[in-house]
Amino acid sequence: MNSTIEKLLNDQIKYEASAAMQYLAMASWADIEGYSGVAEFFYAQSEEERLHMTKLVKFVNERGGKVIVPALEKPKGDFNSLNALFEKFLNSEIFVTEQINHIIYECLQHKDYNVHNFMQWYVTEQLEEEATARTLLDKLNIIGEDKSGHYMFDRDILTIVADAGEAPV
Ligand code: OFO
Repeated sequence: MNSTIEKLLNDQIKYEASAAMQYLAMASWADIEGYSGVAEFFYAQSEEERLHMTKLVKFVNERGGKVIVPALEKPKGDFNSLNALFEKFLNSEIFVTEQINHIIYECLQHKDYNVHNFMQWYVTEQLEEEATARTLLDKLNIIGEDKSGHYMFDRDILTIVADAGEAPV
């Protein structure tokens, strides 16, 4: 495996792992604040990111590369509001998309069409996850400070995601 691509895939393993831990911290915050629907959403999202990480680990090993299981920074655990929570979610997904696009670019530079092909799954996944994050943040912006709106958002979050035809949680 080309060493630049191997390094980028290892970086991506760290980003997916960091997202898994960040979403776990977000789920825990929501649990403590009494938003059980939002907590369930982020617990599921955290599991998804862990799967994304493991999929990369297995792929690098299968291709004869060397995986370096990374140390992670402590995730953000406190949020001022549901809006702040979902802004963090959207920004995290945008960051991951940018990194995936960078890998795709480097694959083309190095003519590594095998990794390029493998990464298409992540491109599709990111499209769905970014759309989910945007949909939910849009809803929260409409709701504003209305507490009963937040109550309904928390009650309906899994339905909102399903209705939008986006990533299953
Ligand atoms: Fe949504 O981060 Fe994984 O791919």
